[in-house]
Amino acid sequence: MFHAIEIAPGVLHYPGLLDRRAQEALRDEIRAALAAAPPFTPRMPRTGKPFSVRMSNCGPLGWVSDAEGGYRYQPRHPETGAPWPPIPARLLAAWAALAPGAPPPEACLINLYVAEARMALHQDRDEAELSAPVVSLSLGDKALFRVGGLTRGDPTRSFRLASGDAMTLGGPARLAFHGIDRIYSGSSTLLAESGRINLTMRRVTKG
Ligand code: MD3
Ligand code: FE
Repeated sequence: MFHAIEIAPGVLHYPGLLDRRAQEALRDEIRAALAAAPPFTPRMPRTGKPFSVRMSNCGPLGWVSDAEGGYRYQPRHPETGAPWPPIPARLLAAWAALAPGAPPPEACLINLYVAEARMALHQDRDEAELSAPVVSLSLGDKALFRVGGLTRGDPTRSFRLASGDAMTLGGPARLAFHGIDRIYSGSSTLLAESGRINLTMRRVTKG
């Protein structure tokens, strides 16, 4: 079916899962979702320090963060108050193919990286359902991704994620520390304004 590389137990990399035409179609669907749910700048709990990555969501739940409320999922956009737009069918198809048997995703986080954006090493632990994997798709410029173990100080491995690549993070890797160390600006022609889009689907509530 698809060619997967097991980077570490539970970390599967699917290089080139989406061909160029599928990437273009997905890009256009995400552009439409962003017109309905404009990107916002998340802020760190308590300190209010802004993320360098801008975000939006699609699906019944979206991930948000601000100084007062901290990390959480909610059904509405934090600035417009509108419900998030639906998850595009081609993303649901990727979930069905890569996470067979898992309950349907409830959140698709849209991460928008400019050339200087980074995502510090962190765990994804705001979901009640941790038995479902996380499914991630990348569009646009290549990124240097890093994944470690269950403790912040564990050794890490780094590899590049390119436009059209998918990853699944499940089982022993579901709570692994991970982050994005750099964006290779100008390495893709998919996005008119360059930069990178990462789409991350998650099951949030117990399925
Ligand atoms: C490994 N996003 O949104 S996606 C995030 O490229 C996030 O924007 C990165 O980390 C990005 O939380 C990485 C790949 C990913 C997603 C979830 C994981 C890797 C993961 C959960 C556990 C381990
Ligand atoms: Fe993460």
